[in-house]
Amino acid sequence: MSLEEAQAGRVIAHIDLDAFYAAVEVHRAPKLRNQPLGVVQYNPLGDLQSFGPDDPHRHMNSSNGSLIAVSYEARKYGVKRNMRGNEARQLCAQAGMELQLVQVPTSHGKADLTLYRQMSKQVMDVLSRLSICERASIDECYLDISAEAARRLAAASGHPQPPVNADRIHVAGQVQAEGGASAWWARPTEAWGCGERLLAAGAAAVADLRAAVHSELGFTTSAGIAHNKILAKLVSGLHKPAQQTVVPLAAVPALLFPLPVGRLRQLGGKFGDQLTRDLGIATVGELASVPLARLEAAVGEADAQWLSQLARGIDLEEVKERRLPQSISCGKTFRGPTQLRTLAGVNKWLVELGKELEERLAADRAANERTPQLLTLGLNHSGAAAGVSRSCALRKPTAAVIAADALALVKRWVADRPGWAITGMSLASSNFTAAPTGASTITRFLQPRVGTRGAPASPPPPMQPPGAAPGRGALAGRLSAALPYNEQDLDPEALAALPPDIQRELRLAFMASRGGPLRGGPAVTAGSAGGRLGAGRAPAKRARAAAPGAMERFLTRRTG
Ligand code: TTP
Repeated sequence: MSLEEAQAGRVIAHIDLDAFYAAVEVHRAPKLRNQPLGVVQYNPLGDLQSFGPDDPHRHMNSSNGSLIAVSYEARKYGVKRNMRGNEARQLCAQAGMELQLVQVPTSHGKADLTLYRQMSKQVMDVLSRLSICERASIDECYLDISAEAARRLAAASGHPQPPVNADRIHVAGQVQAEGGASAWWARPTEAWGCGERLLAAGAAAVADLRAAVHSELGFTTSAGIAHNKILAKLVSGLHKPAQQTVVPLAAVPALLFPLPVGRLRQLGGKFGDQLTRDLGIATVGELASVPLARLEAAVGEADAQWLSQLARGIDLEEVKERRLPQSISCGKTFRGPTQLRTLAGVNKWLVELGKELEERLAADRAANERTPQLLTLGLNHSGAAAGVSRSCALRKPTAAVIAADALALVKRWVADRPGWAITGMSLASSNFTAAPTGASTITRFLQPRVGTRGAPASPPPPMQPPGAAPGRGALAGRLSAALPYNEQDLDPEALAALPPDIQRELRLAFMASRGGPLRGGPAVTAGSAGGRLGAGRAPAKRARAAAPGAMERFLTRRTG
C-alpha cells in the first residue's frame, strides 16, 4: 500500500471561525448582525479608552484605532484588517453604509480577550461532539472525524449521504459548471476513488457540526476536509465565509503543486525561505520533483523524507485531543514614544502582564486543574525584525514572582546591549502539569524551595537542585554551575547528565517556547490587540520535532 493510500483511511477537518472577534461582538449585541462591523484594537496612544466588556461605550461612532477583525459585510466595501476605524467608516459611507465600530475590552492597561476566549471554548465544545478535537488557536481547530465517517458510511451501506447545505460545499478539482459538489456526491458507484466515500461521509459529519455551531451559538465557520491536517488547513480558507471544501486524493497535485513552498503549514517561516533559496525552487511541485538524495544533502535524512512526503500532500501527523491552550500568555506592544528604555518602565509593564497572567492562571487552574511549569519572556526590540525569547522555571503563578523573574531575564538580556529599546513584551506560561501533584520534576529537581505566598519576589535563582534530592549531589554541583536558565546557554553535557524524564521536559519546554525549528522567540505581533500570543494563537510548529537530529539541532543552534 502506498503512503497516499495509507492516509486515505483518515478524515481530518480543519475548522476556522469566520471574522471571529467581530462575530463575538455580534453574538453579544444582536442588533449588529448583518451590519458592516469592525473591531478596534486598544491603543493607549490614540483616542481609545479603557472599557470593561459590558461597557456600552465600547460601541463607538468614530475611532482612529486600527481594526483587528472585520465582518464580511464590511469587507464588501473594501474594509480590511489594520485599516484605521475612521478610514474604514469613510469607505463604507461612500457606499451609503455605516460601519459599526466596537473596541476590544481592556484591563491592566491593555486589551482583555477574555470574552473571545470564553466564546471560543463554547464553540470548541460543540465541535468536539463527534470526534477528537485539537484546538489550534482561539478560532481554529482540527478534528479527526475518521471513526464518525466510517460509522455513517456503514449505516448508509457504503453510499455516502449528501451533506446539509450542499450548495455551500466545494470539492477541490470539481468544477462548479460540471455540477460542483452535488455532482460529485451523485456519481455512480464505480466512479468513487480511493478513500473518497469515507471523505464524503466525513464531510457530511463536519457540515452537521458546523450547522450545530450556527444554530446553537450563531457563529459561522469555514472548513477544510481532507485525509490529513496539512491539506485540511490549506483549503479551509479557500471558500469563506460559511463554506467548506473537500480534497479528494486525485485533486492533490493540481491543488498543491502550483503553490509557493511557503504556503505549506510548516514552511511559512525562515526554514521555508532558506529551503527555497538553498534548492533554487519556488513551488511545491518543484519541491516534489527534487531527488531525495539532493534533499538529504540539503537538510539531512529525516527532514528530507518528511519534506518529500509533504510536497506530495502526505502528512501522517495525528490530531491530538486538546481543547485547552498549550500556553497562556499575554503581551503588549510599545510603539514610537512608548518604547521601553528603562528597567523601571519594563518592571511596570511586567507587573501588569504578571497580574493578567496570575488572574488567568488562577481561573485556568480552577477550571482545568493544571498549573504551568515554564515561564517564557518574549521581547521585540528596535532594530530587529525577529523577536527573542528567554525562559525560566515558573516558580509560582503570582504576579510578583512572575514579574520579578521576568525582570531578571530582561536584566540579563539588556546587560550587553547599550541603548536598548523594547518595542514589544510578552509573558507566556506553558508546560502544564496536573495541579494536585504540585511542582513538576524540573521544578522539584532544579529549584530551591519557594517562599510563602506574598513573600517578596526574588530573582530567578540559578538552577540549583534542592539539597534534599537524594543521590543527585554530584550532579547537583555540576548543574548549578552549568545549567543557567536560557536555552542558548544550556550545556549539552549537563543536559545529557540529567535523568531522562527531566531531559524530556526541558527539551519539550524549550521547543514549545521557541515555537518552531529555528530559534527566535514568540514575537509580539505588531498591530494586534494583545497580539496573537494573547489570543492563544500558538505559532506553527513542525511535526518533525521528534525526528532524529532534532536534539542535535536543539543543542547546537544559537538564538539570533
Ligand atoms: P483570523 O482567523 O486570522 O481572522 P478572522 O477570524 O477575523 O477572519 P477570517 O474569517 O478571515 O478568518 O483571526 C482570528 C481573530 O484573531 C480575529 O477575529 C481577531 C484576532 N486577531 C488579532 O487580534 N490580531 C491579528 O493580527 C489577527 C490576524 C487576528
